Amino acid sequence: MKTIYNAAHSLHRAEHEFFRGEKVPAFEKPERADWVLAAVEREKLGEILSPTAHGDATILKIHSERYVNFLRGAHDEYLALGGKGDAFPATWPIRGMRSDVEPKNFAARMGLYSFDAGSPLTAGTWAATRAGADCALTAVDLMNVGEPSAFVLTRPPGHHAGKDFFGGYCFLNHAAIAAQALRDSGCARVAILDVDYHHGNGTQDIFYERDDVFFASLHGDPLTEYPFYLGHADEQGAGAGRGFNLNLPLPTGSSVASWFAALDQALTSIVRFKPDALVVSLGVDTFEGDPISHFKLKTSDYPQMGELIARLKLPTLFAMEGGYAVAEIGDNVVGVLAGFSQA
Ligand code: Q9C
Ligand code: ZN
Repeated sequence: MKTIYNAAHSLHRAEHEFFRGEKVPAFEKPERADWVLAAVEREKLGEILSPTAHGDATILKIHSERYVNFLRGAHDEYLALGGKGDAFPATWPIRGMRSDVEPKNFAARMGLYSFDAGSPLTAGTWAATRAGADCALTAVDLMNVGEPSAFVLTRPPGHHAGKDFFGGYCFLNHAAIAAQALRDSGCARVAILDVDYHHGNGTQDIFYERDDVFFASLHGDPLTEYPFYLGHADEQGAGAGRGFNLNLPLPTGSSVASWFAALDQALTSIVRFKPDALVVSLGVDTFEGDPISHFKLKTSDYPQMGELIARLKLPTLFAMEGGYAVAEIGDNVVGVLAGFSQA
């Protein structure tokens, strides 16, 4: 399997995040991608390529223009106002307030376009995530000329980013952009399987009313786990998209066996949808040693995940999402990819 590696990822380097009133080192840090790249090389997964530059057209089918324009200029705007270091939102348009009118005030726009205060917007955020989108689009180009699969190795991650908001360390939704590019290159139906510990609320938001992209996610139950306000089992899609969204929330501390039972259920639903291609939002924060998550997968479980996904026999694009146990992240990610490739 070829890896499309986003060398610009390291431009996104958050100084800290907040946890219980304390500034703590950011969990989503450049070392994550470095360790995955090292494992890809060590395990000889395949060629490692740089992305080619693509225009904004596909990105603008996934994210609103005003959101993209904001994100592109946000940190410069912040600095011009005298802001120091990373930018954080501090006020949000809660229920009953207006989100259709874009305020002129910068802090007001930070809140309009975000849903948490845990996702620092840094000087290099736009460059890093925009290059991640190029990686996703390059991976689809490769699949269009016959590659059966590809791995998009990028950060910051993407699956919490919705049509017009960032959060959960995510800014552009690279998996959604890949799914759209696959649709535009002739796949009538595309499935997205999200195996990150956290519900992919952004991806769900983007495709919720569409019947051409099926979204299946297994994740920590939002009653106790981030992102809290989406990811319940009764969210099945709306309008034309009704029946094309599948959430499989699992209680905190769920066993490996129950995780794989949920995976089986997701894969069965994907087979029923008869997709032409699959995008996997590959987070490995399901790992037992993950510092912010509560599932129990061991490093030795990840190859089986890849093998089971390979049984679908679909063109498959893997996009890197979460996973914060840095020392094990490479083995866990490459475990999935090697399990897939060797199946
Ligand atoms: N003190 C992804 O895995 N909250 N995002 C963490 C830790 C945010 C995770 C709080 C978790 C976001 C892509
Ligand atoms: Zn996650």
